[in-house]
Amino acid sequence: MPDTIFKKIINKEIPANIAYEDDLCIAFHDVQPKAPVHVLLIPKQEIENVAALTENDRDVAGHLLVKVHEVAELLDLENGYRIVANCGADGGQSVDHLHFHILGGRALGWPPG
Ligand code: D5M
Repeated sequence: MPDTIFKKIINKEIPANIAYEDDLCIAFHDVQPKAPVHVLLIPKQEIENVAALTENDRDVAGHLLVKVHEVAELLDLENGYRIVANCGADGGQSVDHLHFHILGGRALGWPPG
């Protein structure tokens, strides 16, 4: 299977505006922002989406969740933010590599579309 666009970002084959990176994950600004601040936090490990997570992924999944707030702090989202993980076709997932959208910088509406 060809590499996803996110795998190419992880491998630095294509550029991205990186907000945070460590051994297990990377966060970069979304090219189609849906809010004043819109960053994608992804594992470096290839995992398709939330539905593909298994017990073996506990460490990386936990790491990602813990890093959400650290990234939000780096982005000055002190008034709050939303995390979204689109999963599968009905969830609106367009890139088949697990990612958390971190959205903020304005008051967000609810429910989403
Ligand atoms: O979200 C996939 C998101 O990925 C969508 O908001 C656009 C974003 N995207 C696609 N290509 C890039 C690159 N090259 N850099 C940054 N952001 C990108 P989904 O939940 O799968 O619909």
